[in-house]
Amino acid sequence: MAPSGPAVTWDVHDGIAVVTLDCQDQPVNVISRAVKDEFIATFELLGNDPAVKAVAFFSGKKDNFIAGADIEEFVRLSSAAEAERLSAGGQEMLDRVAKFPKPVAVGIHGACLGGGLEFALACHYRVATDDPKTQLGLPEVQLGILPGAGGCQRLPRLIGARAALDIILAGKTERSPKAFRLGIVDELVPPAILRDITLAAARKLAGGWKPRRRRPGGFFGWLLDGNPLGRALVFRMARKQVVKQTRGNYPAPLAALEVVEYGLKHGIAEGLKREAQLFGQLAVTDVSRKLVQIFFATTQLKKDFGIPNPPPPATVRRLGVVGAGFMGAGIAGTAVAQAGVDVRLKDADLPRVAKGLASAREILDDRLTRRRRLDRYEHARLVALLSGSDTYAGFGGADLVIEAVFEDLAVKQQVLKEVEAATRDGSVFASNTSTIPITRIAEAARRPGQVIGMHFFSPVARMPLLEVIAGARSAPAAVSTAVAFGRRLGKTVIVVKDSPGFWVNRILAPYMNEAAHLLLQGVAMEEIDRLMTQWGFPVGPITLLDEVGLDIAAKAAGVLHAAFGERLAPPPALDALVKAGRLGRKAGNGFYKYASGKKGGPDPAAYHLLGAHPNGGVRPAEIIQRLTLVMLNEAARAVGEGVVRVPRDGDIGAVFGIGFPPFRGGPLRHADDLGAGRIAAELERLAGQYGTRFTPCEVLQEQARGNGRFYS
Ligand code: T1G
Repeated sequence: MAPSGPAVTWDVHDGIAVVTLDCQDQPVNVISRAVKDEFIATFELLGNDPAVKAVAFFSGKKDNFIAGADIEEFVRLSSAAEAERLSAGGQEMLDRVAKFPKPVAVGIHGACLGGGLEFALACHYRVATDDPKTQLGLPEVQLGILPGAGGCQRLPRLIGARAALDIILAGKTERSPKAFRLGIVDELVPPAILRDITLAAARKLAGGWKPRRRRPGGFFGWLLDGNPLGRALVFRMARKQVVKQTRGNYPAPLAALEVVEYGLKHGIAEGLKREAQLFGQLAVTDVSRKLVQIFFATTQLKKDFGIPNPPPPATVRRLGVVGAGFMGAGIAGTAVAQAGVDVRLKDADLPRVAKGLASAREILDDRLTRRRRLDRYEHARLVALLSGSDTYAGFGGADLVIEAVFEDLAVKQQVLKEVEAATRDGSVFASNTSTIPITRIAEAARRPGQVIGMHFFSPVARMPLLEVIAGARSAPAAVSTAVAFGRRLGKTVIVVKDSPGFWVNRILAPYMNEAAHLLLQGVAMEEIDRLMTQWGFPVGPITLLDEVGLDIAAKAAGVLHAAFGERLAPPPALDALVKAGRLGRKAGNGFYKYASGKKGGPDPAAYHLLGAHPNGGVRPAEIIQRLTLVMLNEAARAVGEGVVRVPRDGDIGAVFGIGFPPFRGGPLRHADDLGAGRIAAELERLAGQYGTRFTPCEVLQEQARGNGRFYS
């Protein structure tokens, strides 16, 4: 038996060294410095052992291969030079693997990410399971860094520059069948035979077999990837797209692009040097720190039920959804697609139910065709789980019912009563309301402990956030059940207080109102949108109003105005647009023009109805300041009221719920960066000029007095 470290162990059978990585006491395998040293020592020994003819490498974890370099380790780096050394050290280790005199085959099952994939790329043959858990990718740019252990060199050489850039620049993760099609993986097998096939490959390689790899992409691929002219075009196009998408806010993708190009031009050795250098620079940027904080916050939220001593959640096998509109259908389709639960969709009449089922099914179809996440059989199985009715038949077995009916208290209470009559005592009733207090809805309940809020965002299948709202009488088990089910749907879940607008709409309202104030003051709508997308939002506030629907936005704004008074009053002029039927994209007109589903330019008719005249009257810096500071102020106030339990939840809610720029970390992190003193002073100035809606809240004032912060 060979000597073994705590993470890497090995054993030799018939000339094949079977190496296993299992980071003890850790849920996933990560490559830390210590693991790296063990790798080096192991390969050194195996290299010198004449009994070893080849290596077969596996993970000892049940469902994880390697999650990459240890993120905890690189966030502690304090200088670019230190980070560069870390990257160079990783490269050197993988270089030894790549040049190892005996063949190395890897058997991959579970996530194979970042440094984990870079390791696999350095090996000589890759077998992966066809299990959905097996995902391969280089997510580094999502952490504000780049693949720094040779990934920017080896991946383009293996699969061509275009396909490699596609993965590296977006920080994409692909399931194994796609990775196989791309040529990242040599063989795709069911989990039961992963070990045998990998061992067989190692044996064949030891016998001199050379796997033949066809460059994917055929003639066209060669034209673009295989010659300098085509490649120059690929890089030019990619650069243009990156600049357009990042707007200069995220340095990592451009740096990664440069490294890939440099490596292909100057050879792998020079490429690796450049890769380590730029990795070093990126690792210590504020952008990377912020993105890593978001990663860890999201990971923590996977385990946090939002209440002390959460009771075990009920397992939801059957879901009832009441209301087959866009939201209800979205919830139904997402629940089937993500959680594979049996869904019963109910609405007042069958044509509506049929329409809802068709639109829920579209979510499944999309995963079959466009995203290839499902195969035909799985698709057919899931489609069969969707059913509907104009009665509550089938609700008796529902563990959870989510209502997504018209946003009206009386209607929701009526539905609640009907659902209670049709379901078992243990079943949980969740209201997908964006504005109505759960405690009010629960007043009509026979089992108020079972009533809870689940506020989804539209479109449900794509939006990553879910707000779970505990009403005054919601039982802890109902909270756990809603949170756990939200997670099964793939959502990041925050538990928020039952307060008007909850968290996301609460902080969004003053921002949207301010955008309208600016419009009325003569700022052009495209100017507002351009400035805010430049600042880092995915869309500007005026476009967002059109997307959400002006009627819906007006309704939410009205509720918040009623609850919080003048401070959250929307400009009355907006009503003119709603009255004129200009409800946004869905109506084919709003602030902007829409023609056959496509957004066009600003609509002069909207300005006319508002009585607004674009005149360039407000400076860009002032526009940005007004829009961001009202939001920060409201966020701080809501934190003071306990709407979110901890700042982390507020920041994650803002980033995932409204696309608050991730590289700024969220409104509360951003407030900490600006400093409460500075924010309060600016708000005072704005209040003097534009009114009390800008008056700094107590939380900020107190922080300003005592140098306080949201995060210590
Ligand atoms: N480093 C440190 N900790 C990690 C980690 C990592 N790479 N990946 C996961 N963890 C921790 C996580 O914080 C949590 O900890 C636990 O593992 C379980 O995670 C040189 C520099 C692998 C798909 O970006 O995407 O390689 O809270 O709850 O839902 O180029 O974690 O239990 O203490 O998320 O099953 C690139 C990040 C690194 C992958 C598993 N890699 N991880 O998901 O479990 S940079 C990544 C994930 C790099 C090289 C560069 C997911 C997962 P705790 P979890 P999960």
